[in-house]
Amino acid sequence: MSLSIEQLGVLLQVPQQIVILPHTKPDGDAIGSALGLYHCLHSHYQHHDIQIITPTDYPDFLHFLPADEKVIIYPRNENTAKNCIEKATLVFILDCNDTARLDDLQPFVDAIYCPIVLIDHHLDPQIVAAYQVWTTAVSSTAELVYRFCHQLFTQPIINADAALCLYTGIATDTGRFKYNTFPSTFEVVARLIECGLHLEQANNLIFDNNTEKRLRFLGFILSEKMIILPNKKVAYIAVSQEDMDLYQYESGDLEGVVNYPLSIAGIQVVGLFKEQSNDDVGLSFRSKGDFSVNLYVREHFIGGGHKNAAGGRSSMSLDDTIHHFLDTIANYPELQGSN
Ligand SMILES: [Mn+2]
Repeated sequence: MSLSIEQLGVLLQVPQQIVILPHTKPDGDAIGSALGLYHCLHSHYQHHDIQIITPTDYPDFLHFLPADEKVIIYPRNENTAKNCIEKATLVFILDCNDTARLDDLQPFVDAIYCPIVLIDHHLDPQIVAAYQVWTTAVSSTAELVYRFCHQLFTQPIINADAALCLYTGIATDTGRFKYNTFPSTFEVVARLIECGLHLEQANNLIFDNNTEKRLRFLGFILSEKMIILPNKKVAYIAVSQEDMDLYQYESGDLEGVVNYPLSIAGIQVVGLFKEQSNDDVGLSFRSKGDFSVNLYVREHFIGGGHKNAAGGRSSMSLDDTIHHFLDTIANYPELQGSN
């Protein structure tokens, strides 16, 4: 089944049971897009039942987003979430290119028959959608949600709440407009400001939200755990469960930490390795310039993402994962030699 934007518009004229699903461990773009779409749909139509369901919880700093309390977090509300997906007549999958990235929700979503709308900017989408808004030449899914609403509604009314959610997606996925930033990105932000976005207040909410504990943990990581390889082009950080226990680690405490070594002049690739409670090691990679961490992670670990930002996991121990990383990264001539 495939739908045109006009047919989708017609579908939305009658009451629907709408479910919005962002990827697991939602980041600022995933949850910002989901809530942004919620506010856009909600302000246009009063007749839909709209539920946002996340496969897992998300970092504390994102809970300021307007209507956050409406989000159904699957592990806390398994039955409600499952029922909503089963009853859905229209499903939006956001910032997610594969139902495998919906974690425990995957079997329910794979079993639905209703139309799926996919809005995403990750490489190689594997989801069969009735309607899709997809390109990698964009800052974020939030930017695509803005474009989608602009297309869908002849009179786009993005309220201040929607604007704040969508801005959160754009600002976090571009590292505050450092990468993945296109002329259209600034155009959309300009429109969001016209729609009532208070830029300074939004930036404070999104970025100035550290706790003392988290900042001291960051200090510890940077002084004790950051390793720079002799060629001064690659850096990595390995965080063990013991390190996290020492600083009473909470979900989100390592958010963005991978970017700090990248701020050292000459460093082109950074890997962050985090021991997980399930014996896996979580991976987060960033690069500057031509080196594709997406291809690197796909080839040597389980995961992927974008050229300059990718994530994944390893089922080896933390030590073995680091050895594997050092062995494989040594095979890239462009990362050898000194600057
Ligand atoms: Mn994204």
